[in-house]
Amino acid sequence: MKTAWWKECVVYQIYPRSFADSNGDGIGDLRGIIGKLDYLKTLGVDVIWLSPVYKSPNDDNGYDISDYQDIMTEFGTLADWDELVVGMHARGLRLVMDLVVNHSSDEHPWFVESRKSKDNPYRDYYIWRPGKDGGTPNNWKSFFTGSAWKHDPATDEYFLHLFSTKQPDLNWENPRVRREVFDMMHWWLKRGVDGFRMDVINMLSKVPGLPDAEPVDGKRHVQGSEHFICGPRLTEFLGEMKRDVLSQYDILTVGETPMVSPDDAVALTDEKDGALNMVFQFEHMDVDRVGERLTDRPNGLRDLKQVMTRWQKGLEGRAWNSNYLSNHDQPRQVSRYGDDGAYRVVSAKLLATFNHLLQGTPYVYQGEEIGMTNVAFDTIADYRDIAALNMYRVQTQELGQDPQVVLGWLHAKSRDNARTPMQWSAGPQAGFSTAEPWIKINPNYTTVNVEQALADPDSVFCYYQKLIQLRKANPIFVYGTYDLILPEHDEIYAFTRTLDGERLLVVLNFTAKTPEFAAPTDLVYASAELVIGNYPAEAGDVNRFTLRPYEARVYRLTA
Ligand code: ISL
Ligand code: CA
Repeated sequence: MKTAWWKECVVYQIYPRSFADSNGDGIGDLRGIIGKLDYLKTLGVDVIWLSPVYKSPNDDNGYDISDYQDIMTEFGTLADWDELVVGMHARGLRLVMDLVVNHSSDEHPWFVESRKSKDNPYRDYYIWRPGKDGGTPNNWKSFFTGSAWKHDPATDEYFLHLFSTKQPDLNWENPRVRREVFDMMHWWLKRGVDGFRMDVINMLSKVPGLPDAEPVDGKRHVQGSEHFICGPRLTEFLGEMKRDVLSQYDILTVGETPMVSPDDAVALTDEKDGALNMVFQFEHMDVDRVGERLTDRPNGLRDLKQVMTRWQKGLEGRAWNSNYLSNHDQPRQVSRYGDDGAYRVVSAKLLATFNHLLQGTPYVYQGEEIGMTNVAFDTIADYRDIAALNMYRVQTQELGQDPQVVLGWLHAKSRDNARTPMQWSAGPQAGFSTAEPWIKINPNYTTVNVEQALADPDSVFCYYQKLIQLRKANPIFVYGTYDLILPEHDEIYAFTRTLDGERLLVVLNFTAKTPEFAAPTDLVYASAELVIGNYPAEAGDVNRFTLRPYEARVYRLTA
């Protein structure tokens, strides 16, 4: 297997709006991040991925960009950004920027021109179509509810927006669009960027003719997705991006790719000729999802094992996994897969063990390292996410759903769960700001915060530190081959990692129960050294033991 720095690193994702506010306006900013670089260095991560910091009217918190070569007013200036890069590089940290080029903001000058007239030079930068039978050009739906088309009175045509109405899709069929994007990427790379996380990058190519879609049951797919997920020219467009831009720099590239299979991922990231280093897959995020709700997961753990094992084995030796349990679009992992009550600390450590022991590059989302939890606002007025607000409006006003029921769904699944301010201390505004923040702070900041975590050797934070150090010191953490054991077990997720005759055994109890682990007969071993665990070590038979609630153990086996 080829070695690479981007396989060995740990990536930390910052959602800048919610990370640290330096100037007391209630909004996180670049200087706030600069002030926390030593904290990130203490944690031990190597790469920082910033969610978008470009100029934006913030319809979707920066995922709607109106100037790709400037900084969002609330976040600071290009000079601040330059200082951030210098500060990071001085500490040996690398910077990955979000690249959002499936769509721009409708306030981007390209779109402002494009909508003016049918013969405007920028018309073809976006996807315009006349209506059909007095309605939209086709039946595709937006990810944020409603049609994916919006009528524009100026020219009496519709433009395509897979996301909000303020996020028109760029037309990648147009070579001028590709040229603009590639030039912009060079500009950032020359300024010091070390990589890109590419937003919904597998949606760039739409099937010619934009045909009507099969109606869907609302489970996994958005209506129309078969006509824009990994579309006919995707590998060609990304191949061009690789030739023109990516291959000229030593960078990390990760594509965000909803609705892909391991085979799709290999097509994009094959070690031999793929365009990208890795992709974010979503199958494990869908294990517990039905429409707007999270289910109780009757077979949750077995399904999770099946999905993760398919990805681990499907990419083995051919491509590289990017492993995550959280990001700015997902509920908090400890609330979702762990227990955010009595077992918060121990289950947060269990999930960390899982994410860092899989083969692939681990991604940590801000606050995860102190075990931050979901939040339950009791009124829709406290929610900020456009996806949540649109969904609430449609469900309560158009479909007659009980508002309390919909609020319950948001408590479990809203993207705002991950977007409440970072909890730095038990002080005013959780140490995030001196003003009232743009979104409410999770009330548990008085006990769940960085100050507490740094002072407590048994904290979730200190456990992350240890995991990250182990990964740096032991190539088997990075390159070891993954093999699932006990596939049918309903409570324990166990697997091995093997490299050059060395073997690790990872045993994870995903429940509050106390199941017994019994080593499969082909894996019985003479002795085992505990490398890391989330409870004090216990003496006893290493081939058979009872696990405590949410216990995680990693052993180095000796035959
Ligand atoms: O958030 C989701 C589910 O909760 C997804 O449907 C999400 O919209 C999808 O994964 C794409 O996400 C990315 O692009 C969006 C942006 O809103 C997300 O924040 C971003 O991660 C549009 O740019
Ligand atoms: Ca600020």
